[in-house]
Amino acid sequence: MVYDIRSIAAQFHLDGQLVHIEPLGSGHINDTYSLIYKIDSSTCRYVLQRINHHVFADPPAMMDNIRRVTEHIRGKLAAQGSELAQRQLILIETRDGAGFFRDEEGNYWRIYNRIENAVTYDVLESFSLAQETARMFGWFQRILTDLPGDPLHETIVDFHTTPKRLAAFEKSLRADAYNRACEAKEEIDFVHTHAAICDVLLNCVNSGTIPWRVTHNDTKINNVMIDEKTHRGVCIIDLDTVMPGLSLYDFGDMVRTATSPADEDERDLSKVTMRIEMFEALVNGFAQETYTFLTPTEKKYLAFSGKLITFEQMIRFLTDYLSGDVYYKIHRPGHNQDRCRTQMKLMQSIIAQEERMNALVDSTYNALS
Ligand code: GN1
Ligand code: MG
Repeated sequence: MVYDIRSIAAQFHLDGQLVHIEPLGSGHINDTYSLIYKIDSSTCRYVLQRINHHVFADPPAMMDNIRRVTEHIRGKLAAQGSELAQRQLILIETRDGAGFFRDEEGNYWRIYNRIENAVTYDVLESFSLAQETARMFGWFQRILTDLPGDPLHETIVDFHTTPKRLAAFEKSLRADAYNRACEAKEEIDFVHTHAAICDVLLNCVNSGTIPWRVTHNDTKINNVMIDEKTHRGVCIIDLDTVMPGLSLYDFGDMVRTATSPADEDERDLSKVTMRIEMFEALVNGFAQETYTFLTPTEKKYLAFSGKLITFEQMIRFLTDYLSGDVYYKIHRPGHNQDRCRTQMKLMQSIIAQEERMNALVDSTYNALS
């Protein structure tokens, strides 16, 4: 689909002349563009996104969440006198004062400021970066513990309800509409073998030992912006799935995306492994910000959450593979199966090291409390 980006951008309250447009980023869901404006001799950069309204059924509700969260974060940082207040996401208003623009075809568009002098990483090489990334997601949870008002909208219902992900998988397997189940026997057996873990965290929620919190829900490491020079965290991006969730979902998704040195779609599975030193760095960073408010049960399941979220992501990729690649953008045949296999390999590696991971969590949190 070709969009007239220039006329879409013109709907927003931005000064200057739009001098450059190019596609940006590696997300699987939305379409993202970089915009550069010139005002006299200076340039300003922005990020334009088309929201995937097949994935996000209610974009206005999502944008309402994002507005509340970004304003709260900026307000708190400003009150603390933090220089980071100037380096957070801001929703650019349309000329009518709305937070998004809806075009004639029903597409929803939004523009954010671009965070300057900061970068993201898909794969982490240093322990200090891993620690800082996890600290930032812990900080994000902490700064939102006192978000005023009603609970946020659930932008994707049952997003991390793993038993429902499992049920969707079973349904796609029964249908096997693309006759692909025969190609994925090992992965399907693996899911069936481990299916029992899906309920564990929700059982804790039901028994009252794990609370709902405001969480990010997509804590891929590349959703943290890190200052180019100081290597300190600057801000958290991709707020589409910020909604009520479990702290453990966020920690688990970091374990999934930060501990392996391989890309999510790596074909050489020998490269996929859970690096315990990276896990230790994540626990250290996350604990710094969260030791004051996590419940004992949340702490107890930190290592487990890495396994669970990796499993959930495996199930999601496998479901999409069996369903004919309708959800995640693919760039080659079998792409979702490749992604599914990396998750399976990572989960096997986590299982092999789970005791050690639990011991690291215990000693880190015990030292802080
Ligand atoms: C999707 O598009 P992106 O990269 O922000 C997905 C996440 C998955 C991730 C897997 C709304 O995120 O839940 O973990 O792909 N987002 C949505 O790479 O489904
Ligand atoms: Mg995302």
